[in-house]
Parts: sequence; C-alpha cells; structure tokens
Amino acid sequence: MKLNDTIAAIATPAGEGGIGVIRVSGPASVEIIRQIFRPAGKTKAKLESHRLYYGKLIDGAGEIDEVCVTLMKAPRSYTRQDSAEISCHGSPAVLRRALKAALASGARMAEPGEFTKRAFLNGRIDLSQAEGVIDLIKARSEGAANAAFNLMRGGLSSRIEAVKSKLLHQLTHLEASIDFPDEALETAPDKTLASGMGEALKKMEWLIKSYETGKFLKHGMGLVIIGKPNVGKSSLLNGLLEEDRAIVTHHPGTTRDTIRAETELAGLPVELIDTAGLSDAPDEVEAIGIERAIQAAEAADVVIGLFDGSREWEKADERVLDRLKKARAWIAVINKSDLPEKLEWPASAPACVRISVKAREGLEELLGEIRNSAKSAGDVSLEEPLVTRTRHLEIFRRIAEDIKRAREDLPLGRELSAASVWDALEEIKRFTGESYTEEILSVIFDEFCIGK
Ligand SMILES: Nc1nc2c(ncn2[C@@H]2O[C@H](COP(=O)(O)OP(=O)(O)O)[C@@H](O)[C@H]2O)c(=O)[nH]1
Ligand SMILES: [Mg+2]
Repeated sequence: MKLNDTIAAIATPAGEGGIGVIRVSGPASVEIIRQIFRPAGKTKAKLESHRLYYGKLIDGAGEIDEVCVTLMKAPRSYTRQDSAEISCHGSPAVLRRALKAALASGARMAEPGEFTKRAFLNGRIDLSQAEGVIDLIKARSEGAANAAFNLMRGGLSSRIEAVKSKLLHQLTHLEASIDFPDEALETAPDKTLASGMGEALKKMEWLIKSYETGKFLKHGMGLVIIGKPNVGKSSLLNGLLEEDRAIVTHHPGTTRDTIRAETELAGLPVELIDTAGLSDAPDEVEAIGIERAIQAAEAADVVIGLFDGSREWEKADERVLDRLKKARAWIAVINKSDLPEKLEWPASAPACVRISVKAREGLEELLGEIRNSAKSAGDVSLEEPLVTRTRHLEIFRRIAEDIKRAREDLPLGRELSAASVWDALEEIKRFTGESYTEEILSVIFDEFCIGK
C-alpha cells in the first residue's frame, strides 16, 4: 500500500450543488496548491496551515473558478499527511476541470475510502473508527447516525480497551507464576484471577447482547402490521409514512398483497409492511395474500396487531391475537378511538395502545412503543455505544469464548489459561486493526465512496 504519493478526488456527491469540494492528501499537497491556486490580493507569502484563503483556481488554459482553499499541514489533518481542500462552485464541469488540474500537477486519483484508509494506516483512528466513518455517511436515520458517530469517536474502542487492560493484568499474574514457579512470588490466587476474568466476560456479554438493538440501527427493523380486514392497517401505514402509499377504502379486502415501504420511525430505520387482512372466508386471491401476511409476520422483528375499537370482538380478532403472540416482539393496537368503543378487549390479553389514525391520535405513544421494543431487544439504551456490525459481533463472541476458556482452565494450569488470554488479546487486535489482512481492509474500504 502506497502512502507516499499524493491523492486527489472530488469529495462532494455528483450533480449540481452550492459548493463542490476537491480533496488532496499526501506530501505534494502544498506544491500542488501552489501550482493551481492564486490567492487574492498581494498575499504572495506562503500559505499558512489551517487558514482559509480566497482566490482563483487556475490550470494551463487559464482561470477555472473563484474558490476557497485550506491547507492542513501534517500531522494536524484527517490523514495525518499534508492535505488541502478546495471549495469550488458545485458544478460538475468545474469540479472535473479542477480535479484534472490537481492530477496534472502531480496527484493521482484516490481510490474509494483512501483518505480514511490513510487516517487508519497512519494511526489517527483504529479500524472500528474507520467503520464508524462509513456507517455515519450511510446512516439512514437519526438513531443509526448516533450509533455510527459513537463508533467513529471510539465508543467501542474504549470499551474494548478496558477489557484489554483487565486481561493484561490477569496475564501478568499468570505468566509470573509460569516463569518463576519455585519462587514465592506474590501472584494472585486462582479465585481472584477467575473473578477478574468474570468481570471482563460480563463486559463482553453486554456488548454481544447490545447487537440485538444495534442490528436494527445498521440493517433496519422489519415492522409488520397485521389484523382482520378493515381495521385500518393500510391507513396506519399511510399515517406513519405521512403519504398515501397504500389504497384505503371501506371495502374489506382492499389490500391483497404485502406493501413495503422504507422510512424512519422513532429514530430507527424501518421497513414498514402492510398486509392483506386475515379474513375468515377469503377468496382465492385473498388466501394467497393471507399466506404472505403470515410469512411476513413470522419474519418480522416486530409485529403490530391492529384491532377495530368500533366493532365487537370476534373470532377473527382472536386469531389475530394468537398470531401476534407467536411473534418475536409485538405491540397490540386498538384503532378508531374517534368512534364509540364497542370492542371488549379480553381481560386475559396484554396491554394495548389506543389510536385513531383518522384523528392522528395516539401515534406518538405508538412510536414510543416501537422504540421501546427496539431497546428492550438488546436491553440497552440507544444512546450507549452499541454493536451494529457483524464483524464486531463475531470478534466479540470469540473474545468471550476465549475468556470463558481461560477461566475454566485455571484449575488445570496457569499456562493453559494464559494461552486463552493470549487468544483473546489477538482477537482484540483484529478489532482495532492492530493486526489486519489486505482482505479485511478491502472488504471495509470498498464500501466507501471516493473522496472519503
Ligand atoms: N373512524 C375511523 N375510521 C378509520 C380509521 N382508520 C381507518 N379508518 C377507515 O376504515 C376503513 C378501512 O381502512 P383500511 O386502512 O383500508 O383498513 P385495512 O383493510 O385494515 O387496510 C376505511 O374506510 C378507513 O377510512 C380511524 O382511525 N377512525
Ligand atoms: Mg388494507
């Protein structure tokens, strides 16, 4: 991997924009800026780091644009190398010509994620923080952005650092008694070591569990609405999306297929799915729709069971409730609270939320319940550093296994136990990227866009 050449890229998205940014990083950055930028006024003096200069961008053919340029001298830059940013007018033609000028002056085109890769290879951030950067750029909801920001700032790294220092402490005691078995060294007894390992294991188990919530933030939460015909399922989908996505009529059996829509609810990225009503006497098409509704409910992360408060409780509601109870997580909701209530909610049934899609009442409470079901899955608050990536989950599971083994092997011999602690420390290195393979790097950085 080359680090000593200078890379350049358009860092802003394709298309027109108020501003478009060209990014340059590497040892030749200052020289390149000197060649293609003329600061306004008489400031012929050398450009200082971390100051904004206004002036003209030029190439061999003449003036390109009026721009603002910032130099960031090493090591105080994103990549820890000399870097520059040129803010041009956000025209694709201007940006292409500006990039060409930088390339003609000695830069080469950056690969996707190469700026961040340099930040990692130069030790400014660890591998998990680089993953946080890409997750932040790709975040589709407030909750996802929060989790990514946390990861980028080293939220998981610091938790793992705490586990690592505990393990190193254990290792010191384990190895001391291996190296000097005959000397009466003051090493901790097995009981103390085992309880220290237990604490490290607890921290790992908390992180592993947090994935139950964290996975929703990265991969989205599947939320399926089921209920008998005409209870307002399609109306609820539309109400939550705040657009008329599904057809709503007073005819039972309007929705015959599942309808899917991606949105953000309660800060979570959600795939919302409306289904055909679970009717008692379906025709042929309805029967297929019902089959799909049942499949969707079985695959869902959370199922909303919708009931019509303005009608009496009937067999079909009973069946919806039974389906609901089979779901991984579910919320019972009574709709049409704007009408007089005729539904007798069974005493044995669990608590429910009352809403009126029509009057837009109770929807906030429902959103709160959706958020709660995401939180309680992992038993954590959404503000804490959560595991959102399977790469981290897999490493953390292996670390937990290693620690468990180290604890179990204590009575069998300190050497054996130490070997497992070493294994755990190796896994931690994989998490931080202290040890990595080209393959891992390309998997991670290929996800990036050019210019980051
Ligand atoms: N009064 C009242 N009517 C509603 C409410 N929500 C839906 N409806 C009506 O109930 C009927 C069935 O709605 P729809 O969304 O198609 O139900 P679905 O068959 O469960 O998808 C329509 O006439 C809606 O306008 C509500 O909160 N209050
Ligand atoms: Mg419908």
